[in-house]
Amino acid sequence: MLSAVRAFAISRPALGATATAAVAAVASRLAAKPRTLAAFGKDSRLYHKPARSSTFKKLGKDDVRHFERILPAETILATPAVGGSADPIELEGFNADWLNKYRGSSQLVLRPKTTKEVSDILKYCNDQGIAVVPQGGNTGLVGGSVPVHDEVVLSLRNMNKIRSYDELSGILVCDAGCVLEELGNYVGERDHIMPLDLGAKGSCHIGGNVATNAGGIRFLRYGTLHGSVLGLEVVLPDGTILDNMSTLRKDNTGYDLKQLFIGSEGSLGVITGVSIATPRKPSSVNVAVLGVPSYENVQQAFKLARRRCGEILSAYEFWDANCMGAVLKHQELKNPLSSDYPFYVLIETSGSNKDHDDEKMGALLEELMEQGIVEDGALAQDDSQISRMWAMREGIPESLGKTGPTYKYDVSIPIPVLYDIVGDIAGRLETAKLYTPGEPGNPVRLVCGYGHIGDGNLHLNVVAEKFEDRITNIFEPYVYEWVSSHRGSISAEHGVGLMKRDYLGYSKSPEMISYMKRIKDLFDPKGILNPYKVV
Ligand code: FAD
Ligand code: 2HG
Ligand code: ZN
Repeated sequence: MLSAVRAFAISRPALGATATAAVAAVASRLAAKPRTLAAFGKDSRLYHKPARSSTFKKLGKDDVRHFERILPAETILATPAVGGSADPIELEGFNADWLNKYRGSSQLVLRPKTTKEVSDILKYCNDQGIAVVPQGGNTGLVGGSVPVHDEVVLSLRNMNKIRSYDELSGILVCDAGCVLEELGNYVGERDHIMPLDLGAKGSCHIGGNVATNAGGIRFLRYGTLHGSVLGLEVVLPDGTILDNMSTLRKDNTGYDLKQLFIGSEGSLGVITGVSIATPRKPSSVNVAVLGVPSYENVQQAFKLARRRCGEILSAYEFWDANCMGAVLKHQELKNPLSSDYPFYVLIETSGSNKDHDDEKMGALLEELMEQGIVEDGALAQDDSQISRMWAMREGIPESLGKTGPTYKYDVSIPIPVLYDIVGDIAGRLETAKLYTPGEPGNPVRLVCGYGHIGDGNLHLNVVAEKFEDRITNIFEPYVYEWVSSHRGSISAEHGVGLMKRDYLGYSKSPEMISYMKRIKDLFDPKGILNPYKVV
């Protein structure tokens, strides 16, 4: 019976801060980005930095003078080292990534306002052999968005206009630098939603989302950006503007070139405009958080959720007890369940008939309880409780980041063995005497797993005191070998960037990598665009 699944009572102590506040806290951290290398400790090895390629020109004062002639003054941030007047501290937020792990030493940031300006910048850089890193909201997690050495940062943040919106078809055309959350608000006021959503929405750009082919929490329902994106405007390294801003759902006129740029991580061209299909806002949404005794039961619950609610199931996320501990410690949220469980699941249904959806969700939860698949559950009673449940799931990366420097492995693995690697890695760390679960004072503080289980996507996170070789060596290449042996993918949704460049062979054959390199050479023969990354 439904009463077995506890609903949030109005009189129950609130989860804490409202979700809006929790999301705002994530957004403000994303925006503030305090950057100090000291936090890592002197002997920390952050990552293997490839040597600077001597084929790239070292930026000089003449180059900056040139940019001053073709761009408005307020769009240029140049340090005194290259003849500018910006305090180097102003460039810190562009040189270091969200994880505070990857760090470059760019002396010049350009923030163009128009596609023509992007084209002029790239043409000059290509002619001169100056390396460039395109940057969106700088929330990427694989070291792709920051310079490795002294590449010019080309930030899209000033290109943030909505170009058109067709409320009948739901097709949005906008600049690449629009922030995902702002687009969500805009289409939300018109009864639509963006086809993707992720914890970094307050900072990430739609162009960055497309460039990484981001997945996120709506993937189960709305699928990949390879399907939602209808057109792109892209500037190639030589300045050529490829206008492929189609708003057509169907267009079979030869090769679909835009697909090459979706997930190309800034290595083939700079995306300046996006045309994307936005779905209708569902009028009925239900969200429940469940306490689950084992990973086996997490799978059984997924099976039943698909069987009973398949047509309205819109998300199925899970996280383990260590993630929950970090969230409850670092977010102003309370566990909606009455005790702790080894695993938690968030189920969301979205549809257009409230009575029908309520009945189906209720019946599913009852069945899950009756069969003992889940031990406890809380069904959100209103929008604010829905937001708080989501804030709990979306607050995991932020909470782990507050626990310490975090190693992240974002992998696709067949669901039956998806969580095995978490225990496996914990065991390896214990054997190496780097980790004792629950005991403070070890080099590794926490090993945990969570993710988009409905998509077969695990986020294995390991929180340590600092980034260092002896810990990295436990994971690399071990995690990639493990994933490859299960025919998984070493990057499910975050991309390759710098982090996984040397490990691509674990997920792609030599022939495929060779063709990827040929495509890179075709679009960027001088290799100026996001060098050292992807291939
Ligand atoms: P950036 O980080 O600035 O750039 C990422 C890459 O794209 C870089 O290689 C960069 O060169 C390139 N790039 C950026 N803009 C352009 C452009 N206009 N043209 C060409 N290349 C460009 N990812 C997921 O897939 N799913 C999630 O659920 C998810 N959740 C996250 C939660 C948090 C808290 C954080 C910090 C990150 C999360 N991410 C997630 C990763 C990240 O947010 C996504 O990869 C996002 O799509 C990156 O967008 P961005 O604008 O920040 O791009
Ligand atoms: C998420 O699903 C993101 O929350 C981030 O993809 C995952 O930080 C991570 O490992
Ligand atoms: Zn994710």
